[in-house]
Amino acid sequence: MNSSIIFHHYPASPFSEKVRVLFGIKRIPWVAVIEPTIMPKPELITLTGGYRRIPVMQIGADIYCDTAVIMAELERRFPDPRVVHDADWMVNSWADRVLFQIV
Ligand SMILES: N[C@@H](CCC(=O)N[C@@H](CS)C(=O)NCC(=O)O)C(=O)O
Repeated sequence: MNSSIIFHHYPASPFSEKVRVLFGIKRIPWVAVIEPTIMPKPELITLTGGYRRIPVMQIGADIYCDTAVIMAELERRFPDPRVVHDADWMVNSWADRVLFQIV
C-alpha cells in the first residue's frame, strides 16, 4: 500500500525548510500538519512517544524523527533524482550542530 506522507512542521521552522525543499526537488507529494512552535504539543508527543522537536514525518504507521532520518528515508523511497550524496551527511551534521548554534 502506498501511504501518503504527512509532514508535521510549522512554516518558520528552518529544519523543516530543508525537508520542504527536498520534497520540492524530488516532486514528492505531501500533506501538512501544522504543530505549535512551543510546548505544549500534546498530539505530537503522543504520536512520537515523547519526541518534541519539529519536523516529524509520518508514513502510514511509521514515524520519522530528526531531519537526517527523514532525508535518508526520502532518499531511500524516492532515489530519483539523488539529492543527498554520501559525503553530504557530514556537512549536514556540521551545519546543524555547529554552524546553526553560532548563527
Ligand atoms: N536535530 C533535529 C533538530 C530539530 C529542531 O531543533 N527543531 C526545532 C524547530 S526548527 C525545534 O523543534 N525546537 C523546539 C525544541 O527544541 O523543543 C532535526 O534535525 O530535526
